[in-house]
Amino acid sequence: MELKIVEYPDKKLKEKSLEVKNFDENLHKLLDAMYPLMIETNGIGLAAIQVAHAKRVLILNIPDEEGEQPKDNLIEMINPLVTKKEGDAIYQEGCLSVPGFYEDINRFESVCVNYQDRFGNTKYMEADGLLSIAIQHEMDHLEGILFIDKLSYARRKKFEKEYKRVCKEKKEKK
Ligand code: Y12
Ligand code: CO
Repeated sequence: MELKIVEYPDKKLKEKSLEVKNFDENLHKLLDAMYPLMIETNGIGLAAIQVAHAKRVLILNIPDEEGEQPKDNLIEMINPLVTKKEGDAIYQEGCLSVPGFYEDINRFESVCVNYQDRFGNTKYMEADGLLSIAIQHEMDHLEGILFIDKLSYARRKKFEKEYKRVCKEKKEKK
């Protein structure tokens, strides 16, 4: 399956993703294609809507202390649901769908999540630190929310101006 990252301002990213009901070969093929794309593009998290599939699917591969991302550490979450959230954290976030931009975003410090694995088995996870931030960022994608949607009016205006300038520069280089 060939996949391509959908980039802002593509309207596809605003879509609300649908619950996965079939844990079949199609789902497995999608997950198996998302992983190499995320690694090739230096990502640590990717939601299916970022590759134009409006399914409640996300993957995460948080780097270890050496900065490595072994496949053993890959987390696949299907139909995730936050059951508990605590504390506050600010983290400078980036997104493969908004390349080159990083912004400080307010999140919960820790979250508890119920989800399903690729076979439909029910799972539970308690997360804090970078994993917690990544889960919240990717779960926002399932609702059609980007990290830049969380910026103040003034910050968002500044972002739009800079993003347009960078896109124009990229076009001119082609
Ligand atoms: C903390 C904050 C955000 C997340 C969500 C997952 N985000 C990413 O994986 C973002 C990766 C990313 C990679 C980029 O490519 C390179 O660095 C080569 C990139 O593009 C540029 O900076 C040009 C932007 C974002 C999880 C945890
Ligand atoms: Co993102």
